[in-house]
Amino acid sequence: MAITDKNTKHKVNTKEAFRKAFIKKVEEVSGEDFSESTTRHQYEALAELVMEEITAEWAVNNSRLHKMEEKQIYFFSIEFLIGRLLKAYVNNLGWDTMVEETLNELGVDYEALQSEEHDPALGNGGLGRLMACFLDSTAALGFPGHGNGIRYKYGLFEQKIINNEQVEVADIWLKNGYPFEIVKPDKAVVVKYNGDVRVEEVNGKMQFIHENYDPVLAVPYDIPVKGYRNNTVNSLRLWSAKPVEDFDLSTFNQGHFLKAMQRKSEAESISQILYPSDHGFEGKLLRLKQEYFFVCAGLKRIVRRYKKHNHGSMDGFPDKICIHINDTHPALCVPELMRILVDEEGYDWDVAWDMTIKSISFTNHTVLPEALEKWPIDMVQKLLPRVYQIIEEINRRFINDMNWFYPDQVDRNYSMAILKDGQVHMAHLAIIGSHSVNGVAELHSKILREETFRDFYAVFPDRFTSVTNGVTQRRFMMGSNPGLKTLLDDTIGTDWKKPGNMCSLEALLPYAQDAAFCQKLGDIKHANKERLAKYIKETQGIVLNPDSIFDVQVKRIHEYKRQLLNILHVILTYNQLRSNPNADIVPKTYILAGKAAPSYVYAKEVIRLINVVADRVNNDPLVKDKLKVVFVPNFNVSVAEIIYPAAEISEQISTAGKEASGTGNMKFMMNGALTLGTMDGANVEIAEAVGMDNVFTFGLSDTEVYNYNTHGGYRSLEVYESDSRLQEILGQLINGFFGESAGFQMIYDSLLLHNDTYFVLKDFAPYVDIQDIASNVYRDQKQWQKMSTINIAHSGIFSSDRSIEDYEKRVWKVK
Ligand code: GLG
Repeated sequence: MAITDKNTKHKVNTKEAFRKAFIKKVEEVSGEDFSESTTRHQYEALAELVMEEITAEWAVNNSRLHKMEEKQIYFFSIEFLIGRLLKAYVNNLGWDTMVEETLNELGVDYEALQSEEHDPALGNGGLGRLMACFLDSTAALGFPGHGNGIRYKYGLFEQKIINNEQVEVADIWLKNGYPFEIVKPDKAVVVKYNGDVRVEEVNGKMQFIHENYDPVLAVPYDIPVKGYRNNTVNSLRLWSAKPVEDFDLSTFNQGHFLKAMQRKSEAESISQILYPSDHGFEGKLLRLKQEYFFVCAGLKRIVRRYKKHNHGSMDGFPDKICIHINDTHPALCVPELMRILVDEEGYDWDVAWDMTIKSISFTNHTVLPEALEKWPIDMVQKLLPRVYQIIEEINRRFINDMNWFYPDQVDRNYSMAILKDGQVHMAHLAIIGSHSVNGVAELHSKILREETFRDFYAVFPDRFTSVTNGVTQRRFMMGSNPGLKTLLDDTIGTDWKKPGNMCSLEALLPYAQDAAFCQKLGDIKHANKERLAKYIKETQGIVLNPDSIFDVQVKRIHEYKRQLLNILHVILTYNQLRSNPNADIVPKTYILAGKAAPSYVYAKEVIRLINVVADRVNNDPLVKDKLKVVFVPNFNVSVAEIIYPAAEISEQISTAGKEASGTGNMKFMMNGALTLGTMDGANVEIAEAVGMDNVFTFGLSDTEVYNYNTHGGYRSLEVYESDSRLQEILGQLINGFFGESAGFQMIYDSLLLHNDTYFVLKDFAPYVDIQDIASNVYRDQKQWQKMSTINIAHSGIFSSDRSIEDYEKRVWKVK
């Protein structure tokens, strides 16, 4: 549907109309003649035009939503890493050609214009980005699905590299305003913290009255989620915390100015910062406040809207509403929904419990023990007194039931408790309170069933399922790799671009043998490599050789992801080149990027090592064009969009069993990079899809890792002693080889003194071998492009459209 420009009555869906509307809008926002306008003005104008178009459709969608005809999905997540939206909106509206051509004719640089948009970093990594991909796919498939989260004032920090080290700088993403949100103060709700619960008997029924609480106002900001060329517009609702009254007047009047100010800043602090840790559990009161904040506010609005259209009744709620909780951060949805149903709506406990379980589903994203949230009981009890009572009751009933059904398993029953060892176990709460629990790749789901949540699986086998992650091809391939998109269109037609239809890329398979096609594919890759090389030259001053292999590892920096293994191999290559500068090696460029949590000292040491090695290697005339190492600072969605299309090798080298799924692996694959990785997470499914001949796999299996971890038997020192290459490299880490001040004792110790928890040394030799194999295959460009084609052809199942369809069938059953 195209709307009309209110003043000119011209539709904005023809080039001419767009041109007029754009010029007019630029003049409105700048107050100057078009010829005087800046890129900023042009960006603001285009953003406004896009929003005008989308909001008209949004209104229609929202009124449909209000009628509650269809089942609605709500994703509750503490992170939504949405990336820049302008171009995605333009593409989803089907405006791309019109906008590109018109701007070109007007002499406006579309790319520069897009760069004016501050990339909102409201997430850390895969978990938050997955939500953004899911929103895109849900809308593309025409499902009513919405996000519910927090509008952080400060997103993830901006990463700078100074003296080879990560330095964190605050990211003020809102400083120039944000054109794609609409604030709805009339829909604000109150969230209550602290206080006491008074029990009163009214008409023979117990009433729980929460009083003396500290109220905080939750104000919603809605961002439209526009479906790909359809008329669905869903919503991402992000909540911002405000004091209930902007100024606590009574306190202020009594002269307690500081106290009044303090209340205000305490309230606002709740949505002030995104915790910059993607796996480490942050045991902070503020974090718990954040979790309850978006859970309470989100549920309140959903319930209000539901009741409004169901004559004030909550009956039937689970048939119309799916509350999907993304990891354990929103697990308080379970007791909060119970509180609403029991305390506010007067349902009996059992009925309410049944409704709650039916409404809620839970996805787990990691098996790392440090990420499984546990809150001190007294903290929860004090901050959320009524919610805590409900958790206690859920726990009491659960343990009673277990002891009744499994009287001889008292130990196991207790181990599954929500409340134990003085803590609230959020994963247990989430599993007990949901009808569906899933992992994010087959292997991960298996580990959940057999290890992490084994006891729960024994009790609730039907609850457990698996949905492999996916990514949106509309952003990460069609949008960021236009050359490839056009080649695919020209080769197999355009049907593959229809939402949910990406598997039809398999039609590409015969072209794997087609020399002309492979040549074109190679040319497109080369152009993308040049584009990345240009970006790196401009931002870092490093010159890359676009004829070398681009070997890329971009993701959060974590020990288990083993960027260390990568860089140790780089040092090996460097040592080899130093002793034989004329060695016949295929020139290679190693590109790494990613942020480390500010408090994760070890990960920051790895960043320093990468940069120190890069410095040394890139400035050594001996290695010439054969080896380059680049650490690209401040990895975020926008940078990612330039990197994936340029990659040839996708490094996915986590310790097997540790990476739940990974989603970068999928983004690389659909851009034709070949996976070099362990059999971990979704790498396993990538290997299955393309066949073992079309990936480079190496290293310990998850079972081997598990066995070492449970039965012992690994000694890193033995590996070290039997491999002279490792002796040299690890020696260089501490003997001043990289400069007097550049010692890496901590890394050295972790590998040798602390027995190398992540099996870096154990997997070193197989990793070196597979790297050599990959380089040799690269010498045969025909073979390489053939493998690349096969990877693209099989990447359809890694579209988030497929994930959403799986969730639909296995979990939500919307239809
Ligand atoms: C997690 C996992 C990733 C996973 C992502 C999305 O570590 O393996 O791909 O969620 O499910 N915290 C994460 O990034």
